[in-house]
Amino acid sequence: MSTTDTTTTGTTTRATQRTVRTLHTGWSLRSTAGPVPHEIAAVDVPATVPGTVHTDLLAAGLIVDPYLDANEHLLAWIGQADWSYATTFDWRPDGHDRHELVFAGLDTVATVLLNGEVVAETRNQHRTYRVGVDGRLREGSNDLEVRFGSPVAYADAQSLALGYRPHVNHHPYNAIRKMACSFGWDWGLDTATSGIWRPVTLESWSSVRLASVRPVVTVDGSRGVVDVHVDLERAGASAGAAAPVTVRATVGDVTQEARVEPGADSAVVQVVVDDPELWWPRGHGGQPLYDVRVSVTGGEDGDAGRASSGRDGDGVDATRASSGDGEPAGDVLDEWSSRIGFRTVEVRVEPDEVGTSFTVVVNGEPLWIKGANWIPDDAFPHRIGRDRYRDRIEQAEFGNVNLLRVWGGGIFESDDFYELCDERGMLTWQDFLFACAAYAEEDPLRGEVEAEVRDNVTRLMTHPSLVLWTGNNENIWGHDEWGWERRLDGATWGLGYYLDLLPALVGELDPGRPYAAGSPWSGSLDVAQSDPDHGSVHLWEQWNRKDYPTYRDVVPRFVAEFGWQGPPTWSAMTRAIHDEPLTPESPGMIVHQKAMQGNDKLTDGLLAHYRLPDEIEAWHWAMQLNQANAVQVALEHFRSHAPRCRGAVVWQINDCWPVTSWAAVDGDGQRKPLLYAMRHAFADRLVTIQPRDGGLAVVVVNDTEEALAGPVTVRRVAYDGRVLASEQVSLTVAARDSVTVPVPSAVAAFGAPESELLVASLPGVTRGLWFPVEPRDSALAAASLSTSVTALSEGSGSGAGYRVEVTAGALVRDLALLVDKVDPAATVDEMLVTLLPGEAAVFTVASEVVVVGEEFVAQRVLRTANELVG
Ligand code: BMA
Repeated sequence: MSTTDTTTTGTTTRATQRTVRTLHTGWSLRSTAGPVPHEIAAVDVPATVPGTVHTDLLAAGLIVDPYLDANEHLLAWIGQADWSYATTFDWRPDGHDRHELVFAGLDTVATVLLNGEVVAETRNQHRTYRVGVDGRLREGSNDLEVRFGSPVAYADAQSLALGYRPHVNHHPYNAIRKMACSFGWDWGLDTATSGIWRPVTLESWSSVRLASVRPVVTVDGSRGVVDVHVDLERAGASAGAAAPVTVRATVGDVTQEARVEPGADSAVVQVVVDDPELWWPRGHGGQPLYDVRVSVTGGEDGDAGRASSGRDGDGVDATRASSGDGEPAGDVLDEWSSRIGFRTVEVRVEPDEVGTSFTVVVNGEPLWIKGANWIPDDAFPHRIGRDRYRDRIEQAEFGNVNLLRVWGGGIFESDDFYELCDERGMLTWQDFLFACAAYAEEDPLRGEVEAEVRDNVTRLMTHPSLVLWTGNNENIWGHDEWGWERRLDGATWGLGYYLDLLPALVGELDPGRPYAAGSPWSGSLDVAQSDPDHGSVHLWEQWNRKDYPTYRDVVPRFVAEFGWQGPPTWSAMTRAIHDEPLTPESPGMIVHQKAMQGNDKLTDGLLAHYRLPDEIEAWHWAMQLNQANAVQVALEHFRSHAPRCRGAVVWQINDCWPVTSWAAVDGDGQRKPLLYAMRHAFADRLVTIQPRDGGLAVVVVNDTEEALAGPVTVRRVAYDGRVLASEQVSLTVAARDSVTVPVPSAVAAFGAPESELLVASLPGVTRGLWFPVEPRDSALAAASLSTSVTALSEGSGSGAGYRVEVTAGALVRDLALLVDKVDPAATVDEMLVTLLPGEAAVFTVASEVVVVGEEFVAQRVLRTANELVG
């Protein structure tokens, strides 16, 4: 909507259609109070809108990059300071009745002034603010200023004003409606920035505007039904505002309309699409999306039919099918468009023979969720453009992920994120923004919560990819099991949001979309949120205390979080950290390790499996490999227990800066070995060997729509390649099913466990392996590899990549090419490959650099588990 449509009335030109003008130019930034270095206090800094104080100061060369070294601490003053953004814009009367400044995101403690007059005070990063400025605009130049108070000072003051509430980390982020992780997290740096982080526009309109549009989509047999709920705002008592208008909704090529009489301000237009093509998650079908266009017209549109009723049964006339081309007859006053998909969704949290299920069902088909948790992809989220979202979602696809959970300590994700997920069949779930803390349920917080939920549910409910809203991250669990109850001393803590307010708002605005009170959610307050038989759980004991084989001690119904730390890629780590010497505990490395006792947990988690290297590149590889191994063990175990277990959501797919964390893709957007482990464990067809009933079993999982049949061969193989025992079992695995076959005892009878393994093979599927002892207790010898590297483009210019062939002379485990060490932009198609003696693997390296190909097989690049043993 950026066109101005004018009609001539008498001698004046009168605007009709709403106009939207972005106000993103000419901004400058200035500090106004706080502990600001004097060379910055004195200057006007060119400012980018959307943007933040940090990124503006960085662009101006006034601060160091907070992502590098120990710089985070040097910049803590920014969040303690007050700032002012200012610009000017020209304005001429344009014939419109109403003028509004619309801020899609102010972060956070903001006072808006137009021509020196305060027009708004805002306290919520997650809301959209529409500020009426009629009579306050000047013909000619206008001054617009947004003053930001220190979010640190505000949160501190509010934490007393609202009353103390428990939280994790060092700031009371639960006392301010600002992205919780902007105050630091166990993977995130503390920025506490301020800024105009989403677009700001000047909107002008006359008569009537579309205040909100919510297409509620249902599938009723062979009919796709879209109830388009429209709220109108009328421009006071002007002539146009007092006239009837027509609301017209088009879905695909079907149009319906309703006449709305003066005095009414809402309508529901029902559009029925016969035999709609269904939208499916990736791996289950296609993603047809239907355009939805809604307009409101006034003026000479005398022929709108009169039949049904709108709000309270009066004021709105019938909806009727349009016979023409769907083009509105009168003046178009406002328009809105989006895309929807036709699909049904349920999340079945129901009592069953085990306890309580947690099953996502789309179009009647129960799914196995191969998920990953999503955090803001940048500590300054305005920097995440559509291309970056696309890259990251493609990486999730590479990891065979089918659902991204948007975690509640971040943001309501952007339209770009959700549109891309819709297009690609990537399911999404959005937490409401409460994380690891208790929250006051009284005003002013309560009013802010309701307003932000209304804004964001209305914005996001169009998306077919969105299958679940959840009330919070870990807050019910935290209240019950982390000792909050005593510290609260009777104060409210958020339960009323999770059980009452939020489900009521979802029911009102987005009926039909599943809602769960929290993540985890056992299905009831009477059942512990950590009970694996009930609903969803977050499994953190393994990483924190118990080691990863103990994932196998629990058969959860659904795992909404679990994970294991590892450092970022070598190139990201060394781009960000310049310590000399670089060690796991050197100054920059410690700043980039935020987890409580993180390095101790890394070490403890490694030692049962591998030796702890005392050289940094080997340490880096060991920790990355152990991270990948840990998650792969967990995922294969969870999948082998389908359908009792219905999904696992790995913590976490992405990072917001280069940091040691649980992520599979690091803060520079590069794949860690973990992503390859996820790719393997989340493959549609999986052969895995698992402990069962005191013995071992082969489990074949078939998450495709075709049956899988064939002989499974299980061999016991010595490390030197000799086949010591072999059996074949024929099996058929139905579509979306799995089959468990005990490993015949003769095959499972290890003679020398330290130098034998089991190999289960099924044609066309990656084989499953079982090692009866940990690598460090095994006889795994140094790798004996022969390699050949071929440049894929002969000759000059930028390269087309490399083909790397590796042949194993002896058993080699978890072979990896850390190609980013040669070229940070390089990727390799496969990683973590185990070869029996004599076997070979071919890797394709995508890289545009031209190097001596042998660099890709240098010892520091070509790594194996073998080197961490012995
Ligand atoms: C859970 C998450 C995050 C955290 C992660 C790792 O608590 O919800 O809060 O980053 O574990 O500790």
